[in-house]
Amino acid sequence: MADHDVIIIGAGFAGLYQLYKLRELGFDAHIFEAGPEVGGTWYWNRYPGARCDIESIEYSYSFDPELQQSWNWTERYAAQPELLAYARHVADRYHLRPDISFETKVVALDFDDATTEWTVTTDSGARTSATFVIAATGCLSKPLEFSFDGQDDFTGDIFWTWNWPADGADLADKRVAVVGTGSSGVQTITAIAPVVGALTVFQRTPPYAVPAQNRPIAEELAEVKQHYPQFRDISRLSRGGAQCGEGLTLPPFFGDLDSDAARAELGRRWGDGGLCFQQSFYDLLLDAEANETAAQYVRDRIRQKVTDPKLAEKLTPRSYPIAAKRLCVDTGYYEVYNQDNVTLVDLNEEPLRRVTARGILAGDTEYEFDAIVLATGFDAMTGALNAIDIRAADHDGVIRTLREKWADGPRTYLGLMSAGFPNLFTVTGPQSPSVLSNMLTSIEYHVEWISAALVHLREHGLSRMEADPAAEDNWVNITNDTADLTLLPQAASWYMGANVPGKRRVFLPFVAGVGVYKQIGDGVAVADYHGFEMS
Ligand code: NA7
Repeated sequence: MADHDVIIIGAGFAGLYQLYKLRELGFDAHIFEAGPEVGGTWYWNRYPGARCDIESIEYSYSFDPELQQSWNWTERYAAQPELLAYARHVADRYHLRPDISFETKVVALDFDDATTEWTVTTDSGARTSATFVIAATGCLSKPLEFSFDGQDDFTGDIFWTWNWPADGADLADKRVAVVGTGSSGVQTITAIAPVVGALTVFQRTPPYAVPAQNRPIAEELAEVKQHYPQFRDISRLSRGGAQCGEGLTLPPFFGDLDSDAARAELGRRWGDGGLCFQQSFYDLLLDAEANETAAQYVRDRIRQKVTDPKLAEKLTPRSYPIAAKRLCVDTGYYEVYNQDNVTLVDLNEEPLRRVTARGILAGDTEYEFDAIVLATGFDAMTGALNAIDIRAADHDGVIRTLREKWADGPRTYLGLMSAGFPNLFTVTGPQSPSVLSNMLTSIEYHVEWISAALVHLREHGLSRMEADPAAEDNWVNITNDTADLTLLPQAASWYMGANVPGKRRVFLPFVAGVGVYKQIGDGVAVADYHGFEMS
């Protein structure tokens, strides 16, 4: 008899809801969480300016009408403290903490086919058994671990955005470097520019940043609360798990618009703000001309915002399609470069050679700093899973690791299970919509799908579930082929694993959208979990 029915790894938004749901259904479930607190991403990423790029009305749980009525978001895009407060509120409201072991990192999972049990080993060496394991390990939770040459020589402070000091960092009047200009870098730069003495940004690839048009949302929220259930139903069927203000109405096709109408649409989306800019045209990520038109629109805006034309040009992205790397949602990013105390170092002109005792040597110049901020990103989607030594015997009794199986890219069925690793589920794993969607919509769908599958097993007196290898092969082909229809693989993005040296470049999420995915997932479940073996 296993110690628990289910071990859940991670107490972020996915793990918390999974625990709640399974307890409601009468399962004995327990969470192992590496951090000292709930919240996952929103616990660790507490750098200045950290903010969600999905609207808070959408980036919230829908499972409990009372929760969604009682919680009041203050801003259109919630900042990290508010998101963490929400996660804590949820943990307390549903008394989840007694079933969470904090500061407990799962390092190994071993499946025993004879007992149909996973042995879960944590960093203290303790072992716990469970019939099922659900990895709610997050998609952007394993930071890129590397050191620049000489990093240990630096005599100032080094801060990682993903693990900012809990009591903050005093950067007032300091000389500060920021390396990296993805979302984390853009948000940090915007937040610290007004307080630091001097800021130097080291940029390898310029991002496309669109304005958040962030604002208080009391009235908007009150209006949505009057019909929140219907609002959520629409989000669940939408492409991105969020509505971009238009419900299920499809954006216009680029080819149906003349150039004035196309520009007007881009202007409208720019004015509305946020990631929905990429919904300007339905085919923005399918049609190169549509994409280039949108990219050019943003480039023009950058030129308008940055007064020095040479600097504006350095900040202008040209080498990849817009939105093929995740758009940054900014609150005054480009304007920062008009400040006298802000310098941009283009690493294509001045390669970053090493960190020195006093600062950073780029090209032939040694830049001196009191602090260096590293905003260099994550080993996305597969990193956290591959960090765990996950082992199971294959049909011939040979032990295989998930890491080996995924060496050429993840192989899953529906992004939920990987053949050869029974009773192991992933929430928002690779080859599901996940990071291409509102994570909360996708998390809730997966949690509910997995929970329903466990109930189905229990009701049928079964205890083992595994993806069928043929169904998995099909799904891998579908995810790769649909991604190849888009412009997404053309950027060296973390969606592709291209930011991790040595990582196989494979497009990681499922591109066809949340609504399509839900229809497939629902259909599979209704058809007696077609493509899964249950015994
Ligand atoms: P990202 O988006 O992966 O950004 C990382 C940034 O760091 C990006 O500009 C990288 O340049 C840069 N980088 C990475 N390694 C290096 C080295 N070795 N030298 C110089 N510059 C480097 O991570 P974020 O944390 O900002 O955002 C992740 C997601 O979180 C984001 O998309 C939202 O979904 C929230 P590159 O572009 O690779 O040339």
